[in-house]
Amino acid sequence: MVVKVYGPVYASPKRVIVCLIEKGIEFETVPIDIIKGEHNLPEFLQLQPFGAVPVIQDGDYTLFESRAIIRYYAEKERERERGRELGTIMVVKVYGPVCACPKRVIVCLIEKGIEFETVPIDIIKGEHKLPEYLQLQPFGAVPVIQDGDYTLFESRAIIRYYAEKYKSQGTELLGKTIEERGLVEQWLEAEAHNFHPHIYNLTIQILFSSKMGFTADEKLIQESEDKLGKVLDIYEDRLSKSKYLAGDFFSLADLSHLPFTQYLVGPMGKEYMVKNRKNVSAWWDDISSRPSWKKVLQLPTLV
Ligand SMILES: N[C@@H](CCC(=O)N[C@@H](CS)C(=O)NCC(=O)O)C(=O)O
Repeated sequence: MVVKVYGPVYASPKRVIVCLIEKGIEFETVPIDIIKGEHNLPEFLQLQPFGAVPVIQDGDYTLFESRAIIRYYAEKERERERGRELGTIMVVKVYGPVCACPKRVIVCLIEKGIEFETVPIDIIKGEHKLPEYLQLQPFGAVPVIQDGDYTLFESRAIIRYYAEKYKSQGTELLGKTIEERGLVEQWLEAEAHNFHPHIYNLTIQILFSSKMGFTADEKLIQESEDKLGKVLDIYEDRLSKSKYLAGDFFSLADLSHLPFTQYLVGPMGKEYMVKNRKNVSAWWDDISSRPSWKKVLQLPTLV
């Protein structure tokens, strides 16, 4: 969760900001123009009834008074440290972070505000086939997560697990009703079974064939592009009716498309497949500009 700090240009909010920086807590700022009287507008008074900055919003928690806020964060961080020492707060370990499938997990953890650390696995050197790793993921693929003594593989199983486990924390990614959940599941399945096989072929043939020591199969590339195009035509129609795949809310169904579509529009040089479809293009611009995905883009990547 990114903490919102209102009124960053003034001195008292800066007391809060310096504290957040000291504690390594992520924040974003929301401008409030005191000269124009924005601090006395009804919306702002709902957050801070005395009409003064700062206020912070941390998920659905709101707090005002700069000294109260700095005490809160100093104490909260101390508790987290204590929890870590006692083993009551676990940091999720994500194996293989440079690859696309683990990035599906990482972007979900960021959306949910779940702490994680990464464990490098060099798939080019074949570390995912070593006996120690196969004990965690017997099929020899990344990602795997370890959360205390709980181990889970399959990226889409992992994102479902965390979206359910932390349902009320961070972004709601499964929909609010059973019907919405049904649609999230439908489009997650479409991603896995209709979209992924073709984009995966393109990824392997275009981006990894030389690294893996074989010649790219041009016929397979053309066929996969044609088939992916047909899937994107279906998405184009769907996205003419709703802003996101499962409805008018961002969900796991959209999130699951991020890592491989990033390959498509970036290193694969096939951005036109997205740009030529108005609704798909608007959807991609929207989901790929989420702060969570921007953070993932700063992580090292295989290509
Ligand atoms: N269905 C699995 C697929 C995992 C997968 O294909 N991972 C790729 C990296 S994105 C991998 O480990 N490739 C190496 C290999 O399969 O040998 C998941 O979603 O977790």
